[in-house]
Amino acid sequence: MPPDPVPPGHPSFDLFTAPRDHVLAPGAMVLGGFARNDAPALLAAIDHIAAAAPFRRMTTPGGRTMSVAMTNCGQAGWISDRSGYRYTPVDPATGRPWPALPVLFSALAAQAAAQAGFAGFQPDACLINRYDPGTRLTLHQDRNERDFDRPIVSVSLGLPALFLWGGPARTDRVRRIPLEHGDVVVWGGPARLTYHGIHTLADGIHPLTGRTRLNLTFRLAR
Ligand code: MD3
Ligand code: FE
Repeated sequence: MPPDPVPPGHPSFDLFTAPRDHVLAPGAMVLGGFARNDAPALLAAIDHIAAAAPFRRMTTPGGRTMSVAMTNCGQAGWISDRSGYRYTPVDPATGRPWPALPVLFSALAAQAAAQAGFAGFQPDACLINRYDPGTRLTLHQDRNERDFDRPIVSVSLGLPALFLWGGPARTDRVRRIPLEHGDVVVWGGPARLTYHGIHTLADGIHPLTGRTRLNLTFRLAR
């Protein structure tokens, strides 16, 4: 008999990998290892998406090239270019709509949001970030979405990273929170507009992704 299928978002843990769920601050919750069992399927889906909408390093409005490579799936995709940051229905690199959000993605995001207290979250956008060793994401707020009452759900895959987590102002002191393969974090309520970033990625090799960290962020953009 085949083993029972594991539902999306089913947390995996045993004596040696106890769950690490904790509240970081009001509205911000780490679901340690929540996506671990789904990681191989998530990575296969990312490969499929990237075949249709390739990873690219975007240009900031100030003319710099971001070190993190990005692509999207869903009804809307986040882009940056000389004219600003925004969501678009079409990938400017291909002229085609962004690939559809896989059911596994939306189910995982909804289940994680519900577990963190945000029932009924149905994302329409998923930004996929790819970090190679030496790349980083500088401190920023996510404020291109229409409704800040909706949470953002993030899924970390591959190499571990230090998440930089500040406050409501750019100058607030920054905490460093390690994020590992399979960790899911839900950011909503009073945490939704906190400044955050990813520290320069240390080199390493992950058994499933090699020298790479991937991050999915699920959003309701429109
Ligand atoms: C806290 N991504 O794509 S995910 C981003 O790991 C982004 O690639 C990082 O920041 C990454 O915009 C961090 C965690 C995250 C995402 C969105 C947030 C934390 C957040 C929005 C508000 C507050
Ligand atoms: Fe962000």
